[in-house]
Amino acid sequence: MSTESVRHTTSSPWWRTAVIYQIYPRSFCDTNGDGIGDLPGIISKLDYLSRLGVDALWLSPVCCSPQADNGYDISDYLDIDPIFGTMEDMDRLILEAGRRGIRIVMDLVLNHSSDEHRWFLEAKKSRDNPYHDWYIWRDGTPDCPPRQAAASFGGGMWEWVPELGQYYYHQFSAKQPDLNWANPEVRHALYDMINRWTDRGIGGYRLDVADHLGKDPDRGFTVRGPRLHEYIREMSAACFQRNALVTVGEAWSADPEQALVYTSPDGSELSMVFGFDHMKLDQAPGGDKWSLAPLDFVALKRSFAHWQRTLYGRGWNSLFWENHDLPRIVSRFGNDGRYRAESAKLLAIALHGMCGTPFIYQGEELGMTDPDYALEDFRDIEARNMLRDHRAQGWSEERLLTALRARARDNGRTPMQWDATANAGFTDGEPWARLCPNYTEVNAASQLGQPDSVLECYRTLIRLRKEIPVLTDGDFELLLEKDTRIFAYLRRDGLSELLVLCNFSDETVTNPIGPELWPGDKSCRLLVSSYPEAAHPASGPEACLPQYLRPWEARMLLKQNQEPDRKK
Ligand code: TEU
Ligand code: CA
Repeated sequence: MSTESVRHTTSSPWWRTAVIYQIYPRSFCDTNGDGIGDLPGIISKLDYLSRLGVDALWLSPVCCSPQADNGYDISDYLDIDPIFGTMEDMDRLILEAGRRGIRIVMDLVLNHSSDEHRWFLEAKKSRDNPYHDWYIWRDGTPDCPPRQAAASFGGGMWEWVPELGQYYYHQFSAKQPDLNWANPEVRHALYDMINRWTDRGIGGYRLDVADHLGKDPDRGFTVRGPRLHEYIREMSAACFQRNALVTVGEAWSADPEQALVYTSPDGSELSMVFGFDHMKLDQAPGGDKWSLAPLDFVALKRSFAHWQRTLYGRGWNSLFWENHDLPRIVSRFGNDGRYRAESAKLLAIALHGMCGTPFIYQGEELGMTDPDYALEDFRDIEARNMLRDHRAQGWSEERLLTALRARARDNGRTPMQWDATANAGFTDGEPWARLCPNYTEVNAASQLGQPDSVLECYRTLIRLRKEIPVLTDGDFELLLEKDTRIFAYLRRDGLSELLVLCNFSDETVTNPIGPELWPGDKSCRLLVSSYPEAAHPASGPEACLPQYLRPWEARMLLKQNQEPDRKK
């Protein structure tokens, strides 16, 4: 391990020891009984979040929007959508969160606006309207669109506007026309907008589909376009290098080498990116997200190791299992039946032991599961279009249901499960989306203060990140690379060593870690595990490195070589 990288992290920005919590406002907490979560609802839960220990809240979009894609279609970047509240609510949220040492991270949807944004309404009035060139237009005839490819939510990418005799380009739905980033006026209008939010007290930004910004549809680039990094550097210089902002770019196309460019320590681009390699390992090769395959567990470990090693001491990782586009991880890679709590805790420990900034998606800290939706319960634009298109391709109802239950974005968007009362305490009204029926058992109220709960495990992991420097600074070594059930790794920073040992299976397995890999002695301490400790068969040094690992057992162990000095 190089001492240089340790030195480089000692003058660390705050977000390197931070844990960020993602809120999907629509599903978090409703205070006015309309069935949709709102900003006052978030404010009412700040004490819960502060107790959990998170440093920042990333809010999915709350700006004005026709909600064609639940707010990822913005019609006014500078105002709050009335379904979520008012600008006063937003100011109060920033203030109240700030009082608790929590920053607010906003979602920036810069690739596209809503087709109801004033800019687009102007743009489609005529070819010589000053806003026309703010979007991407091509001439054509109604039956012959420009170079064609499938849009992300089904259908084509070019939408015909008969009045203009032109097509406009949309990567997502036709209600989300892509902004023309090649036009400097567009870029500067967006930068001004961002700076206004920073002036209001926003602490950071998550950049929606950051890798699409430099697209060049004529040359077939939808991501990683030729001018991508030029734009990001320009935006970073104009907006991000002030107020200790944290920035994270969503980049489905990024591999670790790309991530190094985005997260270069000179600060010229972003703090980190969301890479999704680990989220593509349970789909059939060459298929899309609806083509299901069993998880390639060895590839998952290899992927984590590749990201960890490539970025160590040079860039920075984000760590996440869930977000508002993904199903629940305990249903996906864990066991959401008999071992729900154990596997949810294991997944938490496996992720939070790595190097990077962990993100927790609302409800993940409770071990929330996918719901048992029927076809008519899926309401997301992507799911509805998938149903239409795949039905037309002849998929059976059963196959459709299996695919949607495994992959639809609705799975992660069910209302937050606060308690066992009606509608899980999420709303007094009619919830906008059906709840997951297990809320009577799986909820925050029943886990608060319960030492063995998923919630308290997350709370412990967040606290450890502040207390144990090796979690932030240590390097990463994957152990037992080929093992098909155990995920084990070491983190070392010269002062201490951390071992994370996880049994990703329903079986009890012999612990393959022996003294040659980890000389477990008296200096070894169990920091956290997915089982109540007293119940473990072994005690003493054995308790650190037991002979067997129970189903979904995870253990995080620390060995101190010397008292670390974290005083700065
Ligand atoms: O997501 C981008 C994105 O690529 C995914 O939505 C993807 O299309 C889908 O999950 C895979 O099938 C971002 C936002 O996170 C998402 O909620 C928005 O719908 C999308 O951008 C458009 O703004
Ligand atoms: Ca509401």
